[in-house]
Amino acid sequence: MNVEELEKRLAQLADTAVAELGETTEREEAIQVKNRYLGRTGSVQQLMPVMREISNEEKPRAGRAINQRKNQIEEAFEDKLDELAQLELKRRMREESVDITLPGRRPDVGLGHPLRQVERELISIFDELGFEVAEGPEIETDYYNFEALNFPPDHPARDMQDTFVLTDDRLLRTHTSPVQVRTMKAYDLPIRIISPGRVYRCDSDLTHSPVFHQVEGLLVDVGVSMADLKGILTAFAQRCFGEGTQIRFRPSFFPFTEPSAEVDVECIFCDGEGCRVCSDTGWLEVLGAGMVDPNVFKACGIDADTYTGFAFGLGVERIAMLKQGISDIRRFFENDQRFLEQF
Ligand code: 2NM
Repeated sequence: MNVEELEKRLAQLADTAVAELGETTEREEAIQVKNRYLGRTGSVQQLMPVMREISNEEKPRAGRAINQRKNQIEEAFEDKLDELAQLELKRRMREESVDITLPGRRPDVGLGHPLRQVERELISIFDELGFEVAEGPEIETDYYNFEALNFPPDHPARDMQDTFVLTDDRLLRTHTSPVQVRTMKAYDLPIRIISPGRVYRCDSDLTHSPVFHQVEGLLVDVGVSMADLKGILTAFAQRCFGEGTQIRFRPSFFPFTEPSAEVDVECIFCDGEGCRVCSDTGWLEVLGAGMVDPNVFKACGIDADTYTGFAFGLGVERIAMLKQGISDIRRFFENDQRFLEQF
């Protein structure tokens, strides 16, 4: 082979190499093509033995031709890599771009259970009226739950039918009144507390749950009267059910208070006109209340000749059902998110 023939052969090789590189669409593919031509066993290298056939005068020219064609293929290869890199960058720009004008995704924010929301509101109202929160155990003794509260031994509420009895001397509290007994025994007077908490009664239907929540209040001082009770409960009702809400007392009986009253608020559905919810009476029963019985004071070591006090109790579920228009108490305990998310 002479130098002209070598040049021609190299030109052909370079042209097909450049053409093949032009066809490639991936980096790995381009590298393979380059190696096929420029690699240690590639087409260009395979031409090297031809150098021996070329005269010494022509060797420099042959050498230049080889270098020039090698460079041509190398350049085409580099250009191809650049081109592929550009394409890859464009693809990533297209696929990974972020539209910073899109609105952000708001995370779901948890909120209190509807019962907790109402409980919090009740605590806040009584906080405004000067009452502090007192808490106590849910597992109680017969003494704190009944005896100290002036329930006689044969009172129907002490029946195992209504109370969850755990052992000989342990039961689940049926009201939060034992907290008030504990507070009266442990703290100096005057006392002005509410006791919110979970209570238990063996009872279950549309409006009764075996586990429910109470807020009870207690105020003990010198010269406390039924008028003070009415004042506090009126202030409470107006904050809880709306300004101008009227309340009324109906005589009743509780072992721990004397006198005792059921307290009604003007029906919030018909403003006292009479409707299905208030059974056409215009009133809703929401509280029990009364003046603390001297026997309770005696059990708590308080001098009933010097001190008087009032107490009241309400059911959180009942208030929540009225305020939120819920007719089945079980909704509160099913934990159905579709229900809970409405509050
Ligand atoms: C009620 C109704 C009336 C009450 C009484 C006491 C205590 F401890 F002072 F004797 N605590 N709670 C009471 C009074 C509770 O709930 C319907």
